Amino acid sequence: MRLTNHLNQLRRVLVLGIALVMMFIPMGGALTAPDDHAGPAPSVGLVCETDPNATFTLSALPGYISMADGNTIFMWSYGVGRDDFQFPGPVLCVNEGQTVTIVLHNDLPVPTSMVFPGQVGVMANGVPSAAQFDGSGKLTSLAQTVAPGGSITYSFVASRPGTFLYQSGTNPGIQVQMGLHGALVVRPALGANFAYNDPETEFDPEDEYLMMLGEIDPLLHQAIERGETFDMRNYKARYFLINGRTFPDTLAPNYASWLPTQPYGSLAHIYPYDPVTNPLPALSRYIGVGTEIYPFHPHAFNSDIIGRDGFPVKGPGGENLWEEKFSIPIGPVQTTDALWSWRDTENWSDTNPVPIDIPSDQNLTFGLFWGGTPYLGNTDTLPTGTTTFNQCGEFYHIAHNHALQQITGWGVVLIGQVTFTRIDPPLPNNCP
Ligand SMILES: [Cu+2]
Repeated sequence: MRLTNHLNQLRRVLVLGIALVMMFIPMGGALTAPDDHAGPAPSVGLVCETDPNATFTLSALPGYISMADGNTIFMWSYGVGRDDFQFPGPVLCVNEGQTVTIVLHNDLPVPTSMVFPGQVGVMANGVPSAAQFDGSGKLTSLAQTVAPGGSITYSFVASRPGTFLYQSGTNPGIQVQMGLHGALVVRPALGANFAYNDPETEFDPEDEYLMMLGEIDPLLHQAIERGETFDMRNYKARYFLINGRTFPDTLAPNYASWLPTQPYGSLAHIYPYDPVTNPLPALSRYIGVGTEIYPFHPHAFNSDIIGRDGFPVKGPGGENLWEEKFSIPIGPVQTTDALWSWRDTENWSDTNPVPIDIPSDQNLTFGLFWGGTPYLGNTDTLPTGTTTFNQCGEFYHIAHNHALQQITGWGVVLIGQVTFTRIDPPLPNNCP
C-alpha cells in the first residue's frame, strides 16, 4: 500500500476513534501509587518494582481487567506481596550481578511455576530449576510446580544486563495467555542510565518506556473462569494489548484510578532532540507475550535496535551492529531494546513556514489534538465549537501494530495495540 493511502486510512481511523480518545486523554489526573512503592510513580514511563536486596514476594492471583469496549476479562496474573492483583505482573528492576530472589505464593486453583527465559542457574527451593515429567516420560511442567496454597522460592544471579521477562512454566499455553507474565529489567554495571555496558547505550532516564505486547482470547478466559476446559485448537485472540491495556486506555497515566488492576500506560512523552539541551535518546523496552510476531511501529521517527533478548547487537569484534528500523517486529517471548529520539528536522515555524498554502480550517479534517497550526509550540484559534485537547502546541504521533486487524478489539476498530508519542515544544514552554 502506498504511504499516502496508508496515512489517509489511518487518518480516517483516527477520526473515527477520536471520540473514544476524548474521554480518556490524560490531563494531569491524580496518581495513586500502590503502598509498596517508595514514592509516587511517574505518570508516564517505566515503573520499576525495586528492592535493595533484589528480593521480591509475588502472588499468583485471579483478578479482572477491563477492555476499552467495556468488556471485563477474568485473568490470572501476579501481585506484589500477598494481594494487589495487577496485570501484567510488576516490572522487576535489578542490578547486574545481584542475586535475585522471588518468593511465589500460589493463590490459583491449579499448580503453577515460574520460568525466567534468558537466565541461567535458576534455583527452585534450593535445587536447580528443571523440567518435570510424569511416570511415562511426558513433560508436565518446564519447572518444579507449587500446589495451590503453597509457596516456592526462586533465585538466580542476574548475570547480564538487558530486558527479559518472567512467566509461568506450567501449562504455559493456558497460563501465560491467562496473564501470568511480567518484565524483568537488569541494569548494567556501567549505570542505570545505560541499556548495556556500552557508553553508546546511554539514554535519558526520564524517557524509559515499557512496551509489552500481548493478546487475549476472551472465550478461553471465560472457560477458565467457569472451570471448564478449553480446546486450544479453537484459540483466537480478540484483544491486543500494550502493557495490559487497550487503546485509548494505553494513553492514560500509570496507576490511573479508573484502571485499578492495569497500572501501566504506554504514552511516550518527550522533547525534541537537541545536541545541547536534550542530547540523550529515549529507550523503549519491547517484550512479546502473545502468540505471533507483531509488526509494531511508532510514526515520526526511526528506532535504533540496540539489543535483542538481552544481548547487545554487536559483531564479533564488539562493534555495534545496530539496525535503524521503522517497523519493529516483536515475536513471542522476544525482547527488543530500541533507542530513539524525535527530531524537528525542518524546524518549521511561523517564520520558517511549510512551503505550501495551508488550507483554511473549514477545509481541514483535524483530530482532537490539533492545536491550530502545524508548528510545534504554536496554537491558534480553532473554529467555534471545536473541542481540542491540545495544551501548548504539542504534537501527537500514533504508534501502533501494523497488522491492522490487531488494532481492533473483538471487531471494534482502534481499541487494540495503539498508543501515542507526545512531543512537547522545547523548554521553556507553556505546557502544563
Ligand atoms: Cu502506521
